[in-house]
Amino acid sequence: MVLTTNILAAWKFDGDLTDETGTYDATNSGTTTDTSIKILGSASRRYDGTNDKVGLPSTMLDSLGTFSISAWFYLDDDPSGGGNADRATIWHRKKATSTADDSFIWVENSASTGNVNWLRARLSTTGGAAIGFGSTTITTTAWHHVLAVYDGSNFKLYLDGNTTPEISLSNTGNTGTSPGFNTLGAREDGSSGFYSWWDGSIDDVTMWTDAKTTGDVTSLWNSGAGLAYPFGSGAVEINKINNVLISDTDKVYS
Ligand SMILES: [Ca+2]
Ligand SMILES: [Ca+2]
Repeated sequence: MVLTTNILAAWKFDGDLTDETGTYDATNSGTTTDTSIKILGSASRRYDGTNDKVGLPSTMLDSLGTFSISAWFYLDDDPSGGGNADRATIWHRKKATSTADDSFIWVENSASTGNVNWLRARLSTTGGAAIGFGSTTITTTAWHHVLAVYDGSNFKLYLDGNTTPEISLSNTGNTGTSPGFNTLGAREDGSSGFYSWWDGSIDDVTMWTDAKTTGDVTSLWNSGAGLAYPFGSGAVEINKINNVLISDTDKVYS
């Protein structure tokens, strides 16, 4: 697979919440544009850790047998406070109204389970649900990258360019239908409202309808510098010099 194919949506968060494909613009709820803490482009989305979130179109991930999600994330502080406050949500989607049917990617800092800022993920499909922890401590005040890939039999999360999955879960089936919750930066359980807020920034989130590869992990990480949508910047444009278009009349051969 290549990154330029099967793009479902791409949010660059360079000052707004528009989807670069023009289909799935996100909805802001409290987040702000941060032009200083960013990984790609001119800005990221900033979350206050209290009540900020970004709403994604609820049905956009429905009934997919494969998909991939790429996101850059930056935590200001360790999630703390006990219970759901020990979890900082990057992405959350609910397959049905039951709390048992949610899917998520979050950072969990739970003393009770001995975890210190580990990635945790859950995927609920028509075939069932699976959940698991990573084992790498997510440092604060630094940018990290996750690529989550569901290939129809496994949900694998790759952290910071490592081609060995940080988390690997066994799932089958498709993503089913969502009753209305698909969110960046908070979790919704269907009865208690939103919680497990993100505290920091999230930047350049992209979703695909296919399963990306370990080669794509390396490309997106790009030695920590990242690769921005439309992911073609590494390609040589043979009709440009220093990004200035040249015409036939510009040719100089000596
Ligand atoms: Ca950006
Ligand atoms: Ca707020």
